[in-house]
Amino acid sequence: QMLESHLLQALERGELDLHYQPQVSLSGQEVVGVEALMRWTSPALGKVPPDKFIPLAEESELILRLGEWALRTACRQAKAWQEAGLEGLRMAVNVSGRQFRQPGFAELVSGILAETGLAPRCLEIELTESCLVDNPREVQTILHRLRYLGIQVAVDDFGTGYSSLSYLKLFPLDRIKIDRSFVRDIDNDPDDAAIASAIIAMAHSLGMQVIAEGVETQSQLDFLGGRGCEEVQGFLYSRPLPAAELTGFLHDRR
Ligand code: G
Ligand code: G
Ligand code: G
Ligand code: MN
Ligand code: NA
Repeated sequence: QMLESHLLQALERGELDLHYQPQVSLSGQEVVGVEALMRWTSPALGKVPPDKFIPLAEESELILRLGEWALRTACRQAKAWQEAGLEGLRMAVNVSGRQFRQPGFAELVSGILAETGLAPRCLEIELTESCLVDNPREVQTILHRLRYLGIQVAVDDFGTGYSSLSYLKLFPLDRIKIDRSFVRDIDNDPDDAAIASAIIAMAHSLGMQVIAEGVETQSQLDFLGGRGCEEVQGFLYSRPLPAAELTGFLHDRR
């Protein structure tokens, strides 16, 4: 397929880039982490959004190469920020199910950490709910390896998957990300407000922290803060930015 062959070349020709979106703690209003988000600017096709090219890459082994590139690039960037004095910043990287379940995934990650010199506790892997439920036994084994290495794991887009909640107590997970579809109408839709509150309460009672995605307004922030949500991410603070721009943003705020 055309897009797919372009994508393979894109990786080799350096057309892929990562943008970074700040994650802000509600207690201290400080940037405690960033999420790395892939961007592709093709000379032939222009800007191709990740919702177009990631699902395509996931249909083949190509996602393994893109995913490894993203992990390595993000870890390298996190280490560079630390060396520039921005200590303790957590780097969150999206990982596809296929990538997570590839043989030797935990070893791949620990190799990248060793190579870049990034401390394991500064890396967080974001997995979607659907990725967790596919093969719970296998997933549990991999998650325990990551936990043993000291890497954090977050459940992305929480609330949108079709999953049993029982796996939440089975798996070693650090953080739940409330999907932005629940945050959007939190002020007007009592159902969304109830769902967000319930997710926060459940996560806390299971010993996990909560980050809300897609926070755009002060009143959304106030609602989430009032329910004990630890962190937020969204346009209220910043859209995802190129590394150089985020460096400026971090230096301004810290
Ligand atoms: O940044 P944006 O909202 O356009 O991202 C769209 C989707 O693409 C998000 O759901 C995000 O999870 C996914 N995505 C972005 N970067 C990566 C990546 O490096 N790996 C994977 N697997 N998914 C990504
Ligand atoms: O991996 P995930 O599905 O969480 O990807 C995050 C996506 O959400 C990115 O594509 C990013 O551009 C988008 N995003 C981040 N903050 C906001 C926000 O405040 N509002 C909206 N509508 N989208 C956001
Ligand atoms: O650029 P954008 O409209 O996505 O910015 C969203 C919010 O993030 C703005 O309201 C602004 O307060 C903040 N922001 C964006 N860039 C910077 C920056 O370089 N420094 C600081 N201090 N804040 C920024
Ligand atoms: Mn994500
Ligand atoms: Na998400």
